[in-house]
This record gives sequence, C-alpha cells and structure tokens, in this order.
Amino acid sequence: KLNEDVGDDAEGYRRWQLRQKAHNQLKPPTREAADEAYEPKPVESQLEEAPVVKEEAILRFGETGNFEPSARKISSKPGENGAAVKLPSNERMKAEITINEFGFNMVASDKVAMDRVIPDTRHKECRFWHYPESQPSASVILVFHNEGFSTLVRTIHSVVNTSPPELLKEVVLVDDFSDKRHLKTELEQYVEKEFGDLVKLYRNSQREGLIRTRSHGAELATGDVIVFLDAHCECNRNWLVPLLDEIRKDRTTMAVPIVDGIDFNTMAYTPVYGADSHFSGIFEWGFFYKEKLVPQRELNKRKHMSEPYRSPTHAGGLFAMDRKYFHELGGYDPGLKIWGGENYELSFKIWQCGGSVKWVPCSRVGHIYRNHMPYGFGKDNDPFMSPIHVNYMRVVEVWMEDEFKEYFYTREPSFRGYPIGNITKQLQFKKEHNCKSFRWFMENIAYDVYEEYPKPPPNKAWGEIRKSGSSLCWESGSGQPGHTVGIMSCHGAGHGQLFRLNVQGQIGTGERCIDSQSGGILHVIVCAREPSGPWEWDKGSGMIRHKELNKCVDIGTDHKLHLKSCDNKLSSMKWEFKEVFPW
Ligand code: UD2
Ligand code: MN
Repeated sequence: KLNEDVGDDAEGYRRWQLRQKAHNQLKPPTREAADEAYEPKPVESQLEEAPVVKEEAILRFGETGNFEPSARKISSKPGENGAAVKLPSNERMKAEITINEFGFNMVASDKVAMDRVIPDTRHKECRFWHYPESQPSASVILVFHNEGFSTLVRTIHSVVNTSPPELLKEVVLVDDFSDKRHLKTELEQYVEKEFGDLVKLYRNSQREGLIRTRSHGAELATGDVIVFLDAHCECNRNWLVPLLDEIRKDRTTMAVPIVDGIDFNTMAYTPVYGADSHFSGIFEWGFFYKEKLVPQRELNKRKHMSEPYRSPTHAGGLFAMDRKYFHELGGYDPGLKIWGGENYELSFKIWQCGGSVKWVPCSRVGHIYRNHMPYGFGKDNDPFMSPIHVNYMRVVEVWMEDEFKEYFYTREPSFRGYPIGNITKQLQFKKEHNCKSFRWFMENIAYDVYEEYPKPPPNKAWGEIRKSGSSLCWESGSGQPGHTVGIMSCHGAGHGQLFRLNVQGQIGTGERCIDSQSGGILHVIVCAREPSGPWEWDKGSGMIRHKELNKCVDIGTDHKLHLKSCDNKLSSMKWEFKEVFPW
C-alpha cells in the first residue's frame, strides 16, 4: 500500500523505516542523523569570513515545511481522495461518446470537484523538507487544442490551489486554434470570473501544434521560471516549490516532476511508481520513449531518498525551466511539427550544452493518459511519413554523430533520405555553444540505456519479405507481442510489412521481434535484450531457416507463417527482401 498513512509519530516513523529496509533500498536517515547533518551551523566568527552562506533546503523531521493550502476535508463527492468515479449505466453511452471525442471520460470528469483532494503519493520524507523562502517566481503555461472543459479548468484550479500565491506569477493559457464551442466565450468568462488577472488566455491564429504553441507561451510568460503542464493535470502537495528550488540552485537545470496517472475512464488518481522506486526517462533506438529504474550509481550521489536525481530525458509534458535559459537555448527547434520528439530535442540540447535534467521526487503531478489521440495533425499530416518521425530525424541529425545516427537508421531504415527541412540554425547553435558530443552524453549521462537497448547490429537485409515472384508479403498486423505473422498482399506502405534481419540472426519489426512459438507459427515477441536471434536467410535458395529448430518458414493453408522441414523445391519457402521507402 503506497498511501498508507504511517503518521508523524515515532511509532509511525519506525514502521516506515522498517518498510524502507524491507524494500532493500538506500538506508533512510535516522531522525537524529538528519537533524545533525542539517542543523544550520554558521557561528558568528565564521559568518564574518564567509558572509554569503548559500541557502540550502533542509530536511528536518517532526515539523512539516511545506506550503499547505487551506485544508479541505474529503467530501462525499465522486472522485474524492482520487477514487474512481462510478457511472450509472444510463450515462455509459454518453461517456463513450466523450471518450471518443476527447480521449477521456468527460461525464466522469464533470462529476469530480474542481478542488478534489488527491492522495499524497510522495515519499514520506517530502513533508519534512524546508525550502528557502526566497524562490524564483513561476509562470505555469498550459497549451491546449480541443480539450474537454472540466479537465482543462480543473488543471487551472489545481495549479492555483496548490501553489504558494507569492510564487505563482500567472497561469498562461495558449489555445492552439481549437474549434470547440466550450473553449470560446464560455472559457473566457469562466476564467475571468474565477481567476481574474492571474490567468491569461491567448489564442493562436492557426494550428501550430503543441511544440510551437509552447514556445509561443514561453515568449508571453513573464515569471522567472516557466512551468509547462498538459491541459489535463492535477497537482499534488507542494509540487511547485521543489521544482523551483532546483532552478534557484542552478538556473541551467530542467526540473521534472514525477508523473502520477489519472485514469481516462474513471478519473482515479494513482501513482505510476511507488514513492520508493526511482525511474528516469530513456529511449530505444527508434526513439520510443521509455522509463527505467535509475542506476544505483546515480541514486548514491544523494544523501536522501527524496532528493532529485539526474535523468537522460523526460516524457515531454511536465517540466520547469528558467525562462531566460529556455530562450538562451533557442527554445524548441521551430522546425518540429505538432507532437513528439521535442522532449529529446530539449533534453539533449540541455545536457550536451552544459545544463542538466533532474527528476524531483517531492514534486508529483497527475496526468490523464488518454486512451487514444483524439486530434489529427492538420496540414502537417502526411499519410506516408508521420511528422513525429520527421521530428525524430531532425533531433538525430542535429544532436548525434554518425555512429549513433546509424543506430537509428538501422532501426528505421526506410526513413533514410527523407527531407527534414533546414537544420543549419540548430547545427550552428551547437557549434557556437561548443556543445559536447552525443558520445559524451551516452557515456556520462545515458550510460544505462545500453542495458535495455544495446547498440543494434547492422542489418543484413530489410524491407518487405515477399514470396519470390509474387506480391504476397509477411504481415505482422498490429505488431503487438503475441500477434501471429501472416501473409497478405504487399502494400508498400511499410508499417507491419517492414522487417529487418540483422547480422546476429534477429528478425525485427518496429520495436519488436519475430520468433516461432509452440506449434511452429511465427509470432511477434518482445525482443531479447541481447540483439541476437535464430534466423538465417539464404539469398540463393530464398529459404529463411530457424537455426535452432532447423526448420524453414512456409505459408500455411491458414495464411499464417509456419515452420516446416526445409525443402528448397517448395516455392512457398522462397523469400526475398524488397527495400521500400513508403514516402
Ligand atoms: C506526451 C506529453 C506531451 C508531449 C507529447 C509529445 C506527458 C504527460 N505528455 O503526450 O506533453 O510532450 O508527449 O510531444 O509527458 N496540444 C496542442 N496542440 C496540438 C496537440 C496538443 O496544444 O496540436 C496540447 C494538448 O491539448 C495538451 C498538450 O498539448 O495540453 C499535450 O498533448 P497530449 O496530451 O495529446 O500529449 P500526450 O500526453 O499524449
Ligand atoms: Mn497529455
């Protein structure tokens, strides 16, 4: 149980210590040790010699040091304390319609209080950090495109309710050319009435996508620090101050809160990670964003479990940065389209050009993970090359050296050569600021990426796998693990018909791999950590052989791919790879 309240008393603290030990994590500090280590020590004689003592946050047990908004009791309203909202069956149909429209259940959201209490998901230590009073001021920026009403305004309420008023300079809303009626005058009037000048609403005159809209918001903001959140979040206890404190200590730090989950259907608030396990943001070589347990080596750099730690990257939506530093870095690459990859662009740029990215365990913010993306990409849409991939390529071409670019193009060979627009400005920035290499980044910051995603061996062959002389191709369907591999007419559009055979005998499709499972039918599987596999393709005979089982791939009467005894006279066992560039 993560939120089980152990209380502030000595007994509760002891129980908490025992549980900590059981988790086999870092030893928690004893109350005495913590007090001793952090008891302010400047005696007068020392003060004369060193008049400027840099203020430090202090962990002092017994007395909570956090900003506490006026206490609100848990009410009997739906969703209180982060509970799931249960809908009567007659509202289910309407709920489904809203899920389809917004990616989350607006019927459920509409029932939840604007200031509902959510469970405190932080590490137990967090309540006892005392942060210096003088902190930079913050502009919280929310960009939105066709969001639901109650989820959007609950985000604003939550920011305002949970932030110390003297530190929250403003909330900047930027509407990315929404066309929903409830986001026009209804929103303007609501915001004006509830928040007055504190909340500012700006609108784009055309669809820009979330990345350019955020840059726009950063230009409009006036606080010392800019904090970005998605327009469907709820902030947890004292979330803002620990972020600001990292930036106060070092203005080149990007401070990232830990993201809790809010269920798209029930609005239930639950932590994705327990308070004792620390994760950080990484990537695989096709640039799908991943999270991974932080290596002990990083955790050991800190004294306390609840202290911030370094992370290679972040999920994208929620973070704080010094406003001027953001602009000094050139903000986001303006060539990035609509959605995706901007998290890598910014974090690689920060790390390689002298800053750092830190995740802050005492700052937790809930985010509704949608069940699908409810909006299209507007004029940036290209049915044969997703703008997300173009974004990845811009990042790869600017921030990586050849060796690392090659890993990306090994994973996505059909992207090679796609025109990505002009990147001279980005390259010039990198040069002028003497930014470090990607190799440096991989060796010093993202070294544990290799544990999950070793360098991919080169491809021996890739493309559609066609039955020789026919227009029938291997097809992995959704590409989800467990899906069988079948045979279909070749469509040339890539997706589930793109396969790669590497020199280690592994056949991959997207981020997944292919193996045979019991019954000898080919399936999509989660790739083994070591990039090796059982496959061998003989170009001459066309046969694809499973070396361990000594069987070859054949077409079954069920239109699936089966392993059968190898027979080079069978035309259904002859395969050729045909490279395709769908764009
Ligand atoms: C994740 C991030 C998101 C962003 C994205 C990659 C989290 C929790 N979320 O996707 O912030 O980094 O990855 O780019 O880390 N929006 C616009 N214009 C658009 C599309 C979206 O303003 O054209 C707004 C949208 O209303 C929302 C925000 O941008 O407030 C993020 O969009 P999302 O919630 O659809 O992205 P998400 O959470 O799937
Ligand atoms: Mn989101």
